[in-house]
Amino acid sequence: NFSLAGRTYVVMGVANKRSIAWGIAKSLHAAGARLIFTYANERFEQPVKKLVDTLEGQDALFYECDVTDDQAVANTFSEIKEDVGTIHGLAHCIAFAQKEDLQGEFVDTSRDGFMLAHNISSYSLVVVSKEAAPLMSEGGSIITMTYLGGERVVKNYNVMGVAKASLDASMKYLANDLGKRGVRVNAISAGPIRTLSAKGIGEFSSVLKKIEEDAPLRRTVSQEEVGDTAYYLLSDLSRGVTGEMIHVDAGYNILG
Ligand code: 0WD
Repeated sequence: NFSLAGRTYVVMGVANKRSIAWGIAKSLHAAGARLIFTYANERFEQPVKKLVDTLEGQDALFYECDVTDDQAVANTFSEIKEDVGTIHGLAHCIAFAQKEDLQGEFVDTSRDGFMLAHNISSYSLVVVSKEAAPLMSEGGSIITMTYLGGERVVKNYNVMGVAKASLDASMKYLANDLGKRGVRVNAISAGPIRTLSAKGIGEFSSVLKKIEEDAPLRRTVSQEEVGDTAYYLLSDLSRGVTGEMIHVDAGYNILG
């Protein structure tokens, strides 16, 4: 039975209707899951609540959670534990780098810019997994969002590529640690999608055009397509899969 009825999932990183996290939320909702949303600060509270109002019959919960603050992450999951008890999975869809570090040459990255990108985009998965795993008392599944720029050099992706390489390795170490508790950890490597975060990346439109010309499917991918792979990874359909990265990128990564 691959319905998610009776299951509860935490979705971190919905900024607006273009967010990949929102594509994931829609897929989980369609499968019958109960959803918990976290957002970085109160600025996003009303927009996220308004979006979630469009999910018919969804009895969602909302928490503020700045992932750069250990205490805030611990508080969020202790509140979630009080309010719902058990959770069955979590989608980590959070990243950030300074705009100046997403153009020009990687060699010019400042120490502060490097640490900021790694703090928000990579370490956050570690601390979130540490706090969320104890709530997965019936076993669970954690997913994170990565990009090809962590596996090879992609123009302008720079410090975020290095942070994604760190995120990918963290995903595998976490999978190894949490497996004995019945918690799986996987990553989705999405092709480029026009979102708020993508706006910060230099020459993003030309990246999309290249995918449309060269990817095996000759098109880009949508938030909904990423959402359906997230549903697979967060459900028992993928119960034998952990420490894995799945590319949802119209096949672009296979090209030399
Ligand atoms: O082409 C793309 N858009 C791709 C994105 C291709 C492949 C991967 N990804 C990844 C991103 O690197 C990121 O990890 O997908 C993930 C989601 O990115 P997105 O959907 O492209 O971007 P966006 O809609 O801007 O969401 C990023 C979230 C925002 O969510 P909230 O709910 O906070 O508004 O990351 C959040 C940002 O605010 N964020 C933080 N959340 C908590 N604490 C923090 C923070 N300190 N900083 C940023």
